[in-house]
Amino acid sequence: MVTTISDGLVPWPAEYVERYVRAGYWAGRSLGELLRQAADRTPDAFALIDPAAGVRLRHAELAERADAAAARLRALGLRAGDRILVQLPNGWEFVVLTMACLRAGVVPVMALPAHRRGELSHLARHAEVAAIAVPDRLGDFDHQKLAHQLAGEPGGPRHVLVAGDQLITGSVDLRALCAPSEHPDDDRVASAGAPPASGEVAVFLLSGGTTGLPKLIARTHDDYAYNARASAELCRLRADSVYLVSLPAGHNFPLACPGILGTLLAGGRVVMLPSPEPARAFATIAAEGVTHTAVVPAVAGRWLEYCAGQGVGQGADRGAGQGAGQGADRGRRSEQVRTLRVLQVGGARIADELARRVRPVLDATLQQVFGMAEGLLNYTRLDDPEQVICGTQGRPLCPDDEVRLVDELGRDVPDGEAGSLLTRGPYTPRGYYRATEHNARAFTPDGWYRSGDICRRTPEGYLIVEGRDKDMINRGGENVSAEEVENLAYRVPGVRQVAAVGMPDPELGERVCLYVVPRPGAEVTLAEIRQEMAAAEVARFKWPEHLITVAELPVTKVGKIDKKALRADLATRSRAAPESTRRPIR
Ligand code: OOB
Repeated sequence: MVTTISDGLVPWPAEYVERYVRAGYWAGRSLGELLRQAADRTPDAFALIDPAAGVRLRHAELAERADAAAARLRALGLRAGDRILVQLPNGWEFVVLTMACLRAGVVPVMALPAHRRGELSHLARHAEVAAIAVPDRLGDFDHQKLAHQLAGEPGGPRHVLVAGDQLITGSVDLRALCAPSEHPDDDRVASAGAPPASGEVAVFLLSGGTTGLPKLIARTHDDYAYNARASAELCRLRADSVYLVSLPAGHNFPLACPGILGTLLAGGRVVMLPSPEPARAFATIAAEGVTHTAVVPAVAGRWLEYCAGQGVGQGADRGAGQGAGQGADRGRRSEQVRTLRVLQVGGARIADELARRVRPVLDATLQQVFGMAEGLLNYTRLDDPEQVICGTQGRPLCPDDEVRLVDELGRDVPDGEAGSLLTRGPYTPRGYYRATEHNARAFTPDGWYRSGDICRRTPEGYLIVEGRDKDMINRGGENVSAEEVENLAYRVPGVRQVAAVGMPDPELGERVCLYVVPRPGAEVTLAEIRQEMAAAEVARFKWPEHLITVAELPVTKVGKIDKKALRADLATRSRAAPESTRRPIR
């Protein structure tokens, strides 16, 4: 039996719908229509640049290609409400396909390039996808082959769309699907004639998830359009703004905070780059006049080092940044980023010290972004005083975002005290997709999302992220579910008990560390654990990078593994032997 999307959704209660509509947050238009309208306002301005592919599209051309691609998706048999698993690198095809979906009412499920069969197979089944879109290869990984394997599974995708020049039999050429229209007027009329309703699902985002595999977050056209539009206004994006995408484009941050969608809605220009590697990112910022971009703290750190003439770039800049050349490099590199006005940093907490270096080194305004795929976005404002910009993670985007900080018993804590963050609002859905059991834990009965973040609130209403009470490891902005890692580690025969915790790391914030109690007489190595992760085909960022063997694990009074005690143990170990504890695996 084929189920429809709405079977698994948790709607906002009617009184909230009314409130959000009345306040104007929900505009009652699909994202596809809003994007088309924006394109009509500045048709001749450049909208999308993919330097690696040599593609430069104006707003009118991009909108036309999106409508053509929507028509071609329909010709393949895809209908409004069908889902498509999107696992594309940062390139022009990602943008055209996403816009086509938003026009046709086909719902993209935003996977990350790092995902492997474990995650993709789960997502394909859970969302019952009709199609999958992948590159032919990325690095040494054959995405096309895996996509066809998934298509061969029962209930797997019917169509495999591939971006690349090594297409095999049975693949649909995604570049041809995204090519200019043969009948622009007809395609436009076809899209305009049947826009998805604004309360329908526009995209599925992935939650980092505290339990097992990623959860799906259904973002509606109304809520996600507000998310992108209000973020764009807050960041002062305009028609002359140029936004650089170097984080994985399917992540909420570069997609809509304000990201690709916010930039296009503002009539601005999006530049796609496959990675944030400093030498290339700086060269692109210079070549395209980039004004805004979003990075995670680890990348911000690398950019700051590079700009100050310390980092040794890869590629063209290899070998630079040393000795007498350093001063010249510094001057040249800061000249490269002259146009950059706003550096958004989020995904993980940036150290205050690093935050303070952004303005002097890059001559750009730092904007801290504390957000989540589940909705709530907190931003520092561009004109906030420097101590707010550098010392807080911002305040909510919307006046109707509701935020509570509560103690263990669910009582509100006073300003200045740490509490667990609960939230509701016009762009924070009331439940995960098809996850009744999990929703009962992740949401309160009256619809507050338990983010699992421990925060303090300043008297001015800004949040400071102090830690987490969710069992998650934040590896440079990638959220890793401890439970998922533990479940896989239990497959190793010599393992009696395991616990995954975040090991503090100067570069990434945290890395995955596994405590192991071996079975009597057995020995468990990191290599075996990683072999198991490889066998399960899960994303590499989840693989433990450090293993500590212990005779037993500490437990709390109720008999649960005491992760606080383990984190304290890790801290003691790294003080005692910083090198061996911290050494990352490359
Ligand atoms: C963003 O979204 P997700 O869904 O990948 O991760 C959300 C979680 C938050 O609950 C929090 O634990 C952590 O990531 N986080 C931060 C943070 N931003 C996110 N922790 C401390 N400081 C920050 N600035 O990561 C995301 C989504 C939209 C915009 C920006 C980030």
